[in-house]
Parts: sequence; structure tokens; C-alpha cells
Amino acid sequence: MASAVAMASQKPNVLFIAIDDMNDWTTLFDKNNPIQTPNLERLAARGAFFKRAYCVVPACVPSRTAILSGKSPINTHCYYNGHSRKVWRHGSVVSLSQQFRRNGYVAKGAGKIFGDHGQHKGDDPRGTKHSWDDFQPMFLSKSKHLNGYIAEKGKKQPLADYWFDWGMVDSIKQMGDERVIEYVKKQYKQAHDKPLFMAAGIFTPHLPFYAPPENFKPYPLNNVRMPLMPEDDMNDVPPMGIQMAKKEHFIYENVIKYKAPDPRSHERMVQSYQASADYSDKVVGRILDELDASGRTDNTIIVLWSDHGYHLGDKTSCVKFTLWEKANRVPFIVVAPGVTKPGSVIDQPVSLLDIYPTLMELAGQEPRDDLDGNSLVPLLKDPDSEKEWEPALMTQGRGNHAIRTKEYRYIRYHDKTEELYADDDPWNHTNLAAKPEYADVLARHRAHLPKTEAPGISAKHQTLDYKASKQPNKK
Ligand SMILES: [Ca+2]
Repeated sequence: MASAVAMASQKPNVLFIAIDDMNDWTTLFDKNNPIQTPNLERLAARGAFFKRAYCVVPACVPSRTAILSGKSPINTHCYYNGHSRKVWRHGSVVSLSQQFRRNGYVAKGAGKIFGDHGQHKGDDPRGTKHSWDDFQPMFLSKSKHLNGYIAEKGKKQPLADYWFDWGMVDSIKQMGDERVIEYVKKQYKQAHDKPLFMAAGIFTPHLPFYAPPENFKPYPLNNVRMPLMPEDDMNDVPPMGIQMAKKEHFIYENVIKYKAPDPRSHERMVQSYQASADYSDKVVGRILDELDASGRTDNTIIVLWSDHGYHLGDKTSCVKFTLWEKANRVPFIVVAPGVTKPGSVIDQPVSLLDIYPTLMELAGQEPRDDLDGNSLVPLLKDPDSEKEWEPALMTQGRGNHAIRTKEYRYIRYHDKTEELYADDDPWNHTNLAAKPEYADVLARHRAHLPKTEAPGISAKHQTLDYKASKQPNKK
């Protein structure tokens, strides 16, 4: 049945907002959290907020490839940054914006959507040549060497690199995301003779953690809230988990362990992430203002998501790339006029893989059976539904998965080692997997692991075979 939105005289517009690396340490999730996100809350008040939404993969490119292709990495092999090209060159893959173009839309986009920063040779920042009528690639924020780390001559100091910097820029004009707002504004001032699929890819709070002075004000250095880091936190983590946390471990080593050259370096890094996320929230607000000013609000479906979460020293990680809650849980909001009820909060765990089929159904398009996610429209219509809903699946490299139910986070690495965390342990401090009384819980969660998994990309596996496996938790 077509949705109320699609049954309107005109096809609904879509505003598709991507945020980069924003975790759940925001007031959207809990008023007691440090990062102020009044604009995410303003958006959530208009529709449905999924309080347990999870990335498909905790890395930019594979996360976005899954969202934009509608296909799971266990079928596409796209497990890591740099694995996406083969997916987009495969003839059977239709990107989300391409899907809307095929259904009579004009698709325009700006900023970081497909995940590529433009520095990977050969990757097209537009994703596929069929994805857009017009696209403005992302602009980097202009600054450098704000975090105090300097490379001595002849020595390597990765924290002196642009990509691992943080701090206060002099002016908002240096922020690359300003160009995304300008682009959206320009599009909304134009008349379009077709319904508009508008994608806005916000790069903050991805490293470098830059923000203008006004966004630092709520986070004074002397009072900065720090993540919870008990000293014995890693004692109950299997070696695979410890190994995953070591990706880009030089940040942890320099900033937290050796505290050089500045003993307050960790505080400054966390403060800068908070300020950058604060700025990101303001960018969302200004994009919503442009939508509202254009008069399109009543006929526009809005979807907002972050590609994954982030660690800030907790669990010995200062990046993503793990299967823990802080790296996997994301803001995810859907506003669909005539379908979502204002202020709905949905507590069923869901995957961002579900965005593609959800948007198709909301726009009244014919379902496709080659997508791995599931439409969330039943939950949008009935947010309190107690119907059995399949848990969310997260993957970090072939064979390493997390299963999220309302009650637990279960992790199983390829060497069969496991972790289990209760829902009320958001920093994942206490691994319950070894406790005999949780044997039944473990068995229940194991049953949701993928039964088969396509091989990762290697010299031997250069082709895609979508028939190789089907996600077992297909609803
Ligand atoms: Ca990211």
C-alpha cells in the first residue's frame, strides 16, 4: 500500500542528511550527556527517533556503501575503507539516489555522502556516475597544527598530520561544511520540475576535530566531561577485541598513555570532538531552516543518520573500527509527513541498512527483492509495536559481528571468542560472556549470526556474487 506521503498529489521530496562519526554522547540520547544537540532534538520532535540505531560497519566507506547500495557487506565484501569501488562498478548495484532518479526524481548532493574524502586515487567522490544530476564534492576545513603536536625534522609524528588534528579555528568561514549549507540553500531557492532528492553530507565531527570559537563555549577545558575509562576495563576483553582497538593506536599512545607534549592533550581532544559535534548540530539546524524557508517542509521526507559512532579514549580506542556500543550506536531520525507521529521514540534496535527500503516504501516505490535491509515503515506507523523484531547486525571485518537486541550487545569474533554486555552498560565495561548464568542468552544471540559469509576481497575473490549468502535475519 502506498504511504500517505506518496499518495499526496505530488511525490514527496527527500532531504537526506549524513553526519560523520557522531556517537551517542549527545543530549539527543540523554539530557545528561555533554554534547548539546538542540537541532537533532528539534528534528526528532517532528518525527521518529530510533534510540537504538546501529551502523552496518564502523568505518566510513563500508558503512555508507551498505546504506547507499542497500546491500550488506556479508554479501558485497565491502568490509573496509577502500573496498567500495568494486561494489559501485558492479552492474547490479543501484545507488539510493540513482533509485530515486529512476523513479522520476532530480538528485542533488553536496559534501561527504559516499564516504570518500577525495584522496583515494581512483575513487569517485560521487560514488557512481549515475547517482546525481549535480554533485558538489566535500570541502575540507581550512586549518592545521592546532593540537600542539609538531613533527621533529626527520621524525614521524602522525598527530602533526592534518587528518589527526583538533582545535579551535579562527572563523566559521574556515569550516568546509559551510559549503554544504550554501549548496542546499541554492537548491532550495530554485524551482525544480521534478521531486527533489537532496543529500547533504556533513563532515564534522570527523577528524580533524575543528570548530569555530562559539561552538567551544559550552565545553570549557577546565570542566570538560571525559569518557569513562576504568583501569581494568580491558581485562575481560578477548585478544581480537584488544587488537581491533589498536587501529590508529598512536592517538591513544601519544595522547593518553604518554601525555606528551601536553598533559591536557586528552582533555583538549575530547573538548574539540564535543565542539565539532556541537557545530555539526548547528549545521543540521541551518539546513532545516533552509528547508522550512523553501516552503517544502510539508512534502519532504527527512532522514538523518551518522555513519557510525566514536571512541574518545574509552576501551583504549580513539577512533571507530570496533564492535562496541560507542563506535556503533548512532543518531537516526526519520520524519515522514502523514506517516510518523511527532515526538515518537522507537526503542527496537534497527540497522542503517534499513534506510534504503524504508525510503523506497515511504516514497511509494515498488519493493525490490535484492536489498538486504527491511523497511521500517511498520515501526514508524506503530512506534510502540511489541511485535518480534529482528536484532541489528554489525560487522567489522569478515567473521567479526555484533548482534544488538533491546537487552544485550553480543559480539563474536572470527576466532569464536565472545563478549556480552547488558543494555544498561553503555560503555561496555562488564563482559558477561563467561558467566554461566548467561549461557541461554549467548545461545539466543548466536542464533542471529550470519550462517554464511561471502569471502573478503583478495586476489582470489575479485567478483561479486550476491547469491553467495543471505542475511539470516532478513525479516
Ligand atoms: Ca565516518
